[in-house]
Amino acid sequence: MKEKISALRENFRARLSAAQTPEQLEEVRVSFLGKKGPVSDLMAELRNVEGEQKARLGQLINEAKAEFAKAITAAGETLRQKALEAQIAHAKPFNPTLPAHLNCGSFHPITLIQREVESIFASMGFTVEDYPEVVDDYHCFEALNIPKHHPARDMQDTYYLDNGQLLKTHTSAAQNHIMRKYGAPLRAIFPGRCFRNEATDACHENTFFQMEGIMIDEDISISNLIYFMKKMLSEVFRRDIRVRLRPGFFPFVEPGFELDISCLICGGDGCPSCKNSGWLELCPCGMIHPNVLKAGGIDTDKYTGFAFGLGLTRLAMMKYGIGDIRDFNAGQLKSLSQFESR
Ligand code: FA5
Repeated sequence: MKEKISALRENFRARLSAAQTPEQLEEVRVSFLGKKGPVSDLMAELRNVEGEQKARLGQLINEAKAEFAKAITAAGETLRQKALEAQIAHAKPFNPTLPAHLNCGSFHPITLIQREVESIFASMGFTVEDYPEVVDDYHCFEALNIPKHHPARDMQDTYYLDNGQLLKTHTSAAQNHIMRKYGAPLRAIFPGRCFRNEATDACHENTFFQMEGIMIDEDISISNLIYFMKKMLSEVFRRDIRVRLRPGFFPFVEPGFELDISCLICGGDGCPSCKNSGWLELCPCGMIHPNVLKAGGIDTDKYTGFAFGLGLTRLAMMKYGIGDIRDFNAGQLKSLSQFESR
């Protein structure tokens, strides 16, 4: 039996050195250490041996078994190392000077239009302000000359929170805060997301963006308001577009106007985007009501001002030819990827 063990070791070493791939190595492992392999056979034979010789031969078999296992592990490690070296040798050399081809995302069209309008107004001396989305009743309504139970509250179906606060229904909610923060004279714009409990259609969403603007100074008049509105629209569209100004009622302006844009989706013929009227309400505006100026701590004997509430999401519809406002929140990566990525 001792000779058999020696012969087995010789045989194992020869087979191991011939194994050049992980598959061949696995074959060697199974054929020598597997349940039906020679080591198991020797163990079975050992049952017929008696006494001290049994212990000696058992030890030899165990030594052979341990040698086989250790040698197979070491050979596996050597094969893995060789494979890695071959991979490195055949890999393309790394060139840090090559331009990176990163698969970038793109900016949302609302972000793009917001940045564009911000830079137009910033170039005309307006400061850009931020304001929270959760506001209180005073800022959203009362400071804007809309007392409790005023019918104008029904113009905007409001989401109230359990703590009495509400989701901003319009960016006008920041007017009072900004007047108090800066005083007069003042030029500021404040973009923001607005929320209204409205039925949605091609030009109405329950979550949409507005950009508010106010300018307060001595001798501010409607002609200043019209100048800034025209300037903003000509910069955004860079071509002639038809607009119309008509009277509009908002308790926080007097006089108040509705500024409509001829629908650029249908060219003014009428379509779902403009509710078949050919016109889209875009930017109501007006001269700030004295009560609102007073609530903001502004001296109404000295100062007047205008305010506007631009429908930023609708402006993006017109600028990018997006016929349905609901597409902005649809998360369609394919259509969003058409927009600029940097
Ligand atoms: C207001 O929100 C006033 N705060 C605007 C204002 C500011 C008037 C300052 C005077 C002075 P209105 O509810 O009309 O007004 O909304 C203003 C604009 O926001 C609309 O013309 C429209 O462009 C946009 N808008 C309003 N509701 C929605 C909606 N549900 N979905 C998409 N855009 C909307």
